[in-house]
Amino acid sequence: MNLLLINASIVTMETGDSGYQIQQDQFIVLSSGKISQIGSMQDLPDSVFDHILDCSSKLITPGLIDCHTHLIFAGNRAGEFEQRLNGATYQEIARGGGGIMATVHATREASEQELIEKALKRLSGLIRDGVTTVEIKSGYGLTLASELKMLRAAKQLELYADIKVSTTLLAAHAVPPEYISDADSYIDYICASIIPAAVEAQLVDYVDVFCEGIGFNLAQSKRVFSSALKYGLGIKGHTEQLSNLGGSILAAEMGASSVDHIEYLDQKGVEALAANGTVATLLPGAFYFLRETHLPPIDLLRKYKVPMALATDFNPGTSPIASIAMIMNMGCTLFNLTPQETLRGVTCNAAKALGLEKQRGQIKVGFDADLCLWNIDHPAQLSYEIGTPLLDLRIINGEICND
Ligand code: DI6
Ligand code: FE
Repeated sequence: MNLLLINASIVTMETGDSGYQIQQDQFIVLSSGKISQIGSMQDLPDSVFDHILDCSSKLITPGLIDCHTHLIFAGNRAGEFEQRLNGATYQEIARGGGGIMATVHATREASEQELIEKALKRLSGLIRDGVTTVEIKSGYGLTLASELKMLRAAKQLELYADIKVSTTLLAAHAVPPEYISDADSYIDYICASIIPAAVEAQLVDYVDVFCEGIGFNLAQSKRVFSSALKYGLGIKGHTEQLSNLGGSILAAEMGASSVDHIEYLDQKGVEALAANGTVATLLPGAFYFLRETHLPPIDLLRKYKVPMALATDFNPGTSPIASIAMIMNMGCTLFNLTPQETLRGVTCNAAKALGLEKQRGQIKVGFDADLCLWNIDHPAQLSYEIGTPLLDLRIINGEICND
């Protein structure tokens, strides 16, 4: 199967500092799931193609990548949202047994099929905005069986929707009730049982830890990361979201692909990201939903040339927002990112956050043929206009999706 795109305006998102790299009047050949040729329309090859698509008046970007979500869970936390509006804080609710733990109870009860069905609805929001790859974390099971159930459900979304899924084990999201006064024993269990079983079942690409006062401390985080690395898995962290514990420096020095949230990251932390090639993943949805006021150190990240990714963090407690378009807009309005930075954040830099920078996130020969065609004139529109369906169609592995 091959596909020829003609009259294409391509926003390549090739890495480098010089703009969007828009190329007009191009053709693109997609074959065997990859981008196999790109060139000027004057040099159009005269080979035979299974399918030809005229892209006049469209803009083509890489398929968008949402590199941080918690899409699999049961229940909802609208009641807590109301409690917070009546004065309770996120941390107080968590300490009272609500918060993440409320979702853990609901998720443990749910069947795998129920989890898939609920996630498909949320996923449809991301797909409508042009997402072709989504990262999904476990972390609402906190037992071996229920963490694996979440990861299996996440992987199976690929069978029900046109989407590529990257999975992350976040067993170290919260201390479960069974271990409430003994977090270290829960860490033992994660390292000795959950990580090996997830590896054995081939269900996991990355291991993540919530390193925070209401999560896990530095020593505990280090043990989980070490165990993940021993099994050849990549690591990433929920770090410096609500306070500065130094989790970002720890994760970066251990080789993390990304550290995520980082509202409270300081200069030393930024330097550690720069020194280790770690991506800074910004999550303005959680910032907005928690009415956080402490901004991530955007200017320092720019100064040290740390690649910034941007993601929905879709989850029931702090970011129930299934729209990467909305998140790109928030990246601009709340974090002062430019539309070019937000687009990099959901293409080339998001690919790097998932260790996929040599395959996805750019329009380049040899890369996966995952593309979006948009009914827009300029890429800045993707961060500017909320709610209007701008997407014309998605292409995954060289095939036009049935959205
Ligand atoms: N930080 C977050 O914002 C989410 N997890 C985390 O570690 C929130 C998860 C939840 O409240 O359910
Ligand atoms: Fe998260």
